[in-house]
Amino acid sequence: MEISSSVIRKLDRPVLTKDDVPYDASLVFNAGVCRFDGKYVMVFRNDYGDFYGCKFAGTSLGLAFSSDGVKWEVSENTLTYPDSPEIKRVYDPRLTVIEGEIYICFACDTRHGLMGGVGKLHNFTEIEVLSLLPPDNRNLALFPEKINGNFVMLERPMPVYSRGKDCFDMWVCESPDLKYWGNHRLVAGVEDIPFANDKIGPAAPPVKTSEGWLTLFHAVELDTSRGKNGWEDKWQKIYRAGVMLLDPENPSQVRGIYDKPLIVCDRDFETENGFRKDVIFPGGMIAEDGEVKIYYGASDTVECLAYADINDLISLCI
Ligand code: BMA
Repeated sequence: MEISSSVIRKLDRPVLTKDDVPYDASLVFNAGVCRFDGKYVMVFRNDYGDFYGCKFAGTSLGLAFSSDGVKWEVSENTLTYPDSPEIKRVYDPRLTVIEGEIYICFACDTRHGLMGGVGKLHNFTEIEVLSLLPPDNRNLALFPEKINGNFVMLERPMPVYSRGKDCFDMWVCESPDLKYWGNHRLVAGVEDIPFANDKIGPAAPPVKTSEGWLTLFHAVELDTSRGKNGWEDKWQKIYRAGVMLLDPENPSQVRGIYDKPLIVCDRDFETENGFRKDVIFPGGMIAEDGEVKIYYGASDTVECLAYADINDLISLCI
């Protein structure tokens, strides 16, 4: 069986499941996490409803707090965002604290395409939407500080016609005000990742290190020989997490990419009863004392936690 890199130390159980949630919850996964005011804050995706028939009633963004990053208390409230007939659902949050404010990037299905949203979180209750990138684009992750005077964000546009099939890459863009985005540049293409043949995308917001921006990504392999791998009739993709290091001043420049998967599904609790098996989807990475906590959704079903030393991750990249 394929295993994660030896630098990865996984917690021996999920860090959050539907059983921890005090309201209707079916799949609890793909969370964003940050540190704020001495606490850990998590916003997680909750697909709820009749899940055995795979007919989910909806998706909400749940909120949880922790004093140690391991034991989480879920709030009664879910996050709200402006009501609009255009927006069908908001999911896959990533949190970044910039200058004392919590910002949230999210994927947004609209009636006219998939959009990536950037918002500000107010009172752990309400998302003020600051910008929505035009369709199709998602998997946004904000850097925790301005670079050369601008906010910087990783993104994953989804060009449909130009490459003949799914072939989605990782880009970076910048903004003076989190509203107007420009200077879009390619960071890495699918072809740069030996364990991807379908798409790659930004994962958790990057972490600053002495060697540059430590950056997780998800890498997707499509294997059409696979059949049923989870609850659906057919699930033929494998999502793995990879790691790269970006230049501190110009994050479109890659300093190095680890050429093997960093995290793969290799524990029973990640795959058993999984909705879509073999999916690792990191959305949060918190650096403390030379170590990172990596929060990742597993099999689109539960939220998990792994630890790694920052120096080990840097060494894998360069
Ligand atoms: C992607 C997103 C993620 C999900 C993944 C695997 O396209 O929808 O939310 O985890 O697929 O199903």
